[in-house]
Amino acid sequence: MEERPFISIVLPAYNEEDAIGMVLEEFRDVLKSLNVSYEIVVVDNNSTDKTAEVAERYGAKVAKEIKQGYGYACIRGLREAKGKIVVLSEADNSFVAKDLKKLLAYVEEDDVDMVLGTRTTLELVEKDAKMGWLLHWGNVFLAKLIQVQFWGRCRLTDVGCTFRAIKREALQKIIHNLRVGGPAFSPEMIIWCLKKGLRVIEIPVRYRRRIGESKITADIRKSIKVGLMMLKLIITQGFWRD
Ligand SMILES: Nc1nc2c(ncn2[C@@H]2O[C@H](COP(=O)(O)OP(=O)(O)OP(=O)(O)O)[C@@H](O)[C@H]2O)c(=O)[nH]1
Ligand SMILES: [Mg+2]
Repeated sequence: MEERPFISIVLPAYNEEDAIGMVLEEFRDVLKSLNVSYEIVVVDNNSTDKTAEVAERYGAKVAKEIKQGYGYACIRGLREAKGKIVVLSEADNSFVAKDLKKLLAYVEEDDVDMVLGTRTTLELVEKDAKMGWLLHWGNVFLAKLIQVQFWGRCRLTDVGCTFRAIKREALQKIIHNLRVGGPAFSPEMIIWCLKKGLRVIEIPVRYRRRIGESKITADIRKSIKVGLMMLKLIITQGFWRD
């Protein structure tokens, strides 16, 4: 039987031809320095540009997800991933690959089952990153709503940070419950981990300006819409409705 890689990096990507090569190179450098076996899975979500081509050229496995949406792309990637530790990140260069080491420090040591990045530590958010007051406080508010629902189980300050690492055994416990196709997938994954009794922590990660066009939170109107979708998800899926 084929041996599992130690780490799978999963990158949902929709028209990210300008950034994806750089992102893959950065991750590969960090993974090589860690001296572990790895795979990088790019989930191409009907891109009309050269995202898939560039990803393949840079040595990534490319999965094509037809159902359009950030959540569908992430779920597909989590299903494709074979690693003992599965890491989700973005294809837009907004996260810093070196931060992988921070995430791994907690999942490798068996401290927790899932480590989430948080983008609300101002000291680590670059000035031109897209984390204005609305996104910052909107995320803090929604994160606290989850924290209140699962009182005593977690301390959260962000619900939309794609950069996260989960252990394979933990992923197997939640993968069949994940079904949100849009951006609310991000809090859905957190909620399911908590519902299943898994240990979840958050750690500050760096956040920088994305390369290329924004797909989810392009303007205030879109950001508010995403926030409301997440609010609905959190209220209807929170533990008291289970
Ligand atoms: N919105 C969206 N993103 C997708 C889709 N499929 C894959 N993605 C990827 O999911 C990641 C998150 O989307 P982003 O556009 O970066 O959204 P965001 O991180 O909220 O906002 P910015 O980074 O500030 O633009 C990126 O890597 C996208 O390429 C899709 O169908 N819709
Ligand atoms: Mg992004």
